[in-house]
Parts: sequence; structure tokens; C-alpha cells
Amino acid sequence: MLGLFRRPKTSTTRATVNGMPARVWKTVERFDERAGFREYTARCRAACVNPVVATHAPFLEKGFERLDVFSARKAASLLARIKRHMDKIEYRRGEDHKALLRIDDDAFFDEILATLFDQRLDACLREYFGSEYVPYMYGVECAPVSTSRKRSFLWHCDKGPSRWCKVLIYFTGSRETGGDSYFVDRETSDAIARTGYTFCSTTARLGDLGALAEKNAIAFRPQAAGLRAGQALLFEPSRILHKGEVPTKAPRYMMQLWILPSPVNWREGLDRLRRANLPEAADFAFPSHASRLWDALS
Ligand SMILES: O=C(O)CCC(=O)C(=O)O
Ligand SMILES: [Fe+2]
Repeated sequence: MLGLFRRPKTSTTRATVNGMPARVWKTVERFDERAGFREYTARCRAACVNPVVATHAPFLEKGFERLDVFSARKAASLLARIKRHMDKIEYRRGEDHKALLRIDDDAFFDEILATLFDQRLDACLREYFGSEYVPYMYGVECAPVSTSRKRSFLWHCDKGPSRWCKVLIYFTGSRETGGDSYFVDRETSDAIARTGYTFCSTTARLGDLGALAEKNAIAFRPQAAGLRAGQALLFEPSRILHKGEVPTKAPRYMMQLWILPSPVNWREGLDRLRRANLPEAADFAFPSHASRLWDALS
């Protein structure tokens, strides 16, 4: 009985601000408000001239969707091309056992992006943002076989504006490498956020949330993306709780893309971002203020 009157241990992190878990609000405040992404998103919408149509894409309802992008044969030929760039490995800041391959080959990425943003995904993303969109940042990553897990291989949401999405295109299959990406649905993600876990420091991230979920009476059922080479996962990284799974059998190769709203279509936007050298100037993170993105794109 006494337990009923004891203050729950997590009471300080359970605090809500503006109806959101405190840490969620802190991220919203940092990106949407202080860095201007809320206003930027609205300006992109106002600048949108092509009609946005209803697609009923599962991504819009669920916050994640698996995509068939390339045939297995095409994925294998892209992987062979990637491997020819293997001498250009650079490790990412805050190393988490993923090498970011610096592939200086715009034509290679253009080909991939033109296939990814087919008519169907183009309509889905335009509906999601209510505007045009742009692949702000993209790169190929290689996770070597390892037993150690850090950062993105532990449960987390990515800090960023409320409206953005990520695509992970696999060039190796989960079955062949033992590597994967795991995620939970929006409801579970929101329930975990209410415990105060989401957006905790990277050092406090966990590889298993079973105990935390049980303590908070949350049904926790992680889903494996389980992709074959050529398939991709599209998801809302700030909302959908996710983690990578370190490969056990062979290196996992994938391409990661950050998609943001844009005042111009993605081909034009990509061209302008390249000319402004923006993601690189922002140290491969979000620009310090969305006005820098607006200036580069408009
Ligand atoms: O490596 C993965 O499967 C997930 C990637 C991820 O969560 C990230 O880079 O933020
Ligand atoms: Fe992530």
C-alpha cells in the first residue's frame, strides 16, 4: 500500500511542457521554434505551386513504411560501385561503428534519388510536407561486423524538426549480414517518450527497453525492418523510436537520407544545395537556423 504514495522515480523527467514530455518539448523548442523550422515549413507550404494530392500512403498514417526501390540485381551492381570507393572511408564524429563513405560522385546519387523519388513516393512526401521536399543530406554508410553497440545502435529518436523524415536504403540484405534496423509504432514511441526516456543523453541510451516498458505497463513489440538488398525504410526519426542492429555475419551497407521541406522541387533544391555546399558547411548536421536553408533554396 505504501508504494502507492511513493513518488515515482521518474517524476522529474515525466514533467510535461506545452502538453509534451519535457525532453520532447526541448527538441521542438530548439528546432521548430529557435532554429525557425516551424516558420520555414509554413513558408515552403505557401510557396508550393503544384497541387498536393491525397495518397493514402501507409507512411502518413503510421510514421514508417517499407519501400521497394531496386531489384536485388540492381542493388548488387550499386554495391559493387560503392565498394570501388572503399578507399575513401571517413569515420563520423561521435563514432558509433558506422563508417560514412565519402563518395564524390553526384551522378551515382542522382541515379539512386531519381529511382527512389518515383511518382508514388514523390506524391507521398509532398502530401506529408504539404510542399515540395529536398534530400538535404545523404551518404552511404558501412557498419562492420561487431559485438559492441553505441549511439544509433541503441534505442533513440533523432533530434530535429517535427516535420522531417529519413530513408535508409539497404544495399545488403538483413538476412545475409545479420544487421538490421528496429523500430516500434507511433503509439509505443509516444508512450516511451512519456516515461522521459526519449531524447535522453546518448550515454543513457539502452539496447533493450523491455524493463522500462514493463515498469510503465507499455506493450513493447519491436519490429525488425528485415529488408532485402534494394529495399528501404522510410520513417519519422524524431517520433518513431528506432535503433540499428549491428551486423553479425557481414558488413551492412546502406544509404541514409534526410528529407526536409523545400520551396522548390527536389532536383532544383539538390542542385542549389550542392552549389551552396550547405550540408557540408553545416558540418553534416542541421543548419544553425532554417533561414540558411531558405536562402540556399529560394
Ligand atoms: O543504423 C540504423 O539502422 C539506424 C540509423 C539511425 O538510427 C541513425 O543514424 O540515426
Ligand atoms: Fe536514428
